[in-house]
Amino acid sequence: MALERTFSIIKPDATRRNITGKIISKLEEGGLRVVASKRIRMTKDQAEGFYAVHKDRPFFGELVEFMMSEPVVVQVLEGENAIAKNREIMGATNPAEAAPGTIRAEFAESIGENSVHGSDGPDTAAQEIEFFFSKDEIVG
Ligand code: DAT
Ligand code: MG
Repeated sequence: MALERTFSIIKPDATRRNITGKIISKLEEGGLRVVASKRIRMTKDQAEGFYAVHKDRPFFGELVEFMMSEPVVVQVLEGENAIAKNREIMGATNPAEAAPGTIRAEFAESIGENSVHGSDGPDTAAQEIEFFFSKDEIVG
């Protein structure tokens, strides 16, 4: 399979605990390469826009507030089968269900504050990368 790109966020619970390096190490050890990265404070518009697919879910307000609560690190990851590989390294949404050794099993605090985001398919990966990065910010 050709090289693929996916979009990743290191979430506020992780920047707050100063464990961005530990998370990036897991991604790199799993064969992914960071080809774009920036630390930002998400605006309300960005958080609501990014998670618009969840706007009717009961946790939406909490999710948006959480994503704005501390800085995040947005990243583009590249590698063979990067979308599925990133999801595998992240582990299940609920850390109680995440496989041992995954980022969420080791670091996530709860289902809501679960340390990382990763795109769930090729279409969302492309949309999410474009939402946060211009082409010249991605250096493969
Ligand atoms: P994922 O982040 O694994 O792709 P998702 O797309 O279903 O999971 O949900 C997006 C985020 O919304 C998730 O990372 C944390 C939050 N979330 C999901 N389900 C939740 C729940 N039942 N209670 C609180 N927050 C939840
Ligand atoms: Mg998702």
